[in-house]
Amino acid sequence: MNRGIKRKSWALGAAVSALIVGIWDHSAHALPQDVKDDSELRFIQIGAKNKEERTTIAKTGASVEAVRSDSVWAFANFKQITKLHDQGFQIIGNYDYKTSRGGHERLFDFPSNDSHFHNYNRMLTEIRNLQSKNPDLISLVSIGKSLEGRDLWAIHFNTSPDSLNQGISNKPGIVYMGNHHAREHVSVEVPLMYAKYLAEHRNDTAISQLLENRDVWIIPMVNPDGAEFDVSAGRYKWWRKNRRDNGDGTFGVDLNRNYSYHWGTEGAENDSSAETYLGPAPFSEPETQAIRDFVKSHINLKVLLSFHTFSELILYPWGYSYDGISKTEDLRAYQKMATTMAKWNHYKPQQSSDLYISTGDTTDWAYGELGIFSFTFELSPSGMEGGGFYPGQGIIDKVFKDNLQPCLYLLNVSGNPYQVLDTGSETNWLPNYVQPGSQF
Ligand code: 0X9
Ligand code: ZN
Repeated sequence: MNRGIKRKSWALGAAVSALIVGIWDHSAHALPQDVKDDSELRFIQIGAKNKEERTTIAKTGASVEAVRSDSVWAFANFKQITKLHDQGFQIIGNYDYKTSRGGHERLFDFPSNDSHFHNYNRMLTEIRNLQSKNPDLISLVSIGKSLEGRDLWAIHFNTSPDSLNQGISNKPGIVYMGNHHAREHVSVEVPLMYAKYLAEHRNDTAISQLLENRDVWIIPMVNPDGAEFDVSAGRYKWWRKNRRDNGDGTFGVDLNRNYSYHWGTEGAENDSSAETYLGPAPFSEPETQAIRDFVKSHINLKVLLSFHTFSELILYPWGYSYDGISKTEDLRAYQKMATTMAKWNHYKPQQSSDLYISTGDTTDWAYGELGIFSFTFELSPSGMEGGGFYPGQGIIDKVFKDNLQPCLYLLNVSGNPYQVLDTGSETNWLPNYVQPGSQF
């Protein structure tokens, strides 16, 4: 570890529109004249009422991005949409993301009206500033390099100079990470603001006690290549995966399908053009390898939180199966933690597979292989109405405030997660401003 610091306008339009209005002649399966490329993705709303239907949708290779009680929003290509249609699913609507927000030309950075978001360099400047202001509390550690060679930066908080130097601590540890998915930029901002918050409030009684007794790691950008690519053209590209050249004209592996636990068994796609492409092997990607090696080498880690967007959900294992966690004590602890955190951010706590089954995600691996209590937060907005992946910079402060208390709570309980099973334990350490239901 180093220390220190797709082309023409919608070609599918005619075919997909025909499907959407229900007049597609699927007996012929012929593509209209203007459809030259069936990998073009559409963002569509599909009727689906329960997790079984959502899993069937995910199995076609469509990537389900938002779940409502009667439908889901998903990315799907022509083949997948046809399959869905053949299986009797109703395609209710579609969203033309090419004419949506973010059309303000600013190459290699966020559109000007979203300039509060951090691209890789601005993120790096921010965390370097933080470190230089707090050299006795923070060190910056590169836990590896992305495929395109960008350092994957971790912000390490520890009050012991030795631990800070060595990057290893005996204190109970927690790791927060963001941006496994490129376009989920709010998932970078929240851990970044949280790091700033911890540094700026290091002398507050509760925060200083927590920092004194814990080992804290924050990795705000797990997928910098994807995040940079997403903002490279002066408009958002709606990119999800990393930037692996798959060698067949397609790019990207879904990092949240590339972890090894039950890798590739269900809810991940073998088709390299798919949004949820699992990669050629578990941990085939440098980004997931770096997370694996980091987590495995820090045996003090008790809790992991991976930020994603969007939908306002608190998810816990399993994602690979509808089966619940079999260790009753763990399940009860997970449920207690999830429902407690939901009191603050008002997100919906649920088992990951209640959303849909998928394999190879971070949290199934960290819990399944290493026993670390691991959560996925699907941050705001709650749906497409709120802007989906691109809600605008105006949302950032609120999302951070909604999630500060859950983050601090997890920091506290990482001392011994099983303690949450003791009655009243969720509030007995908290200062007034972080009591459940209270405002920041
Ligand atoms: O599908 C994902 O990777 C996550 N949702 S997102 O919209 N951010 O892509 C959810 C992962 C939850 N895990 C499982 N359902 N296994
Ligand atoms: Zn995601």
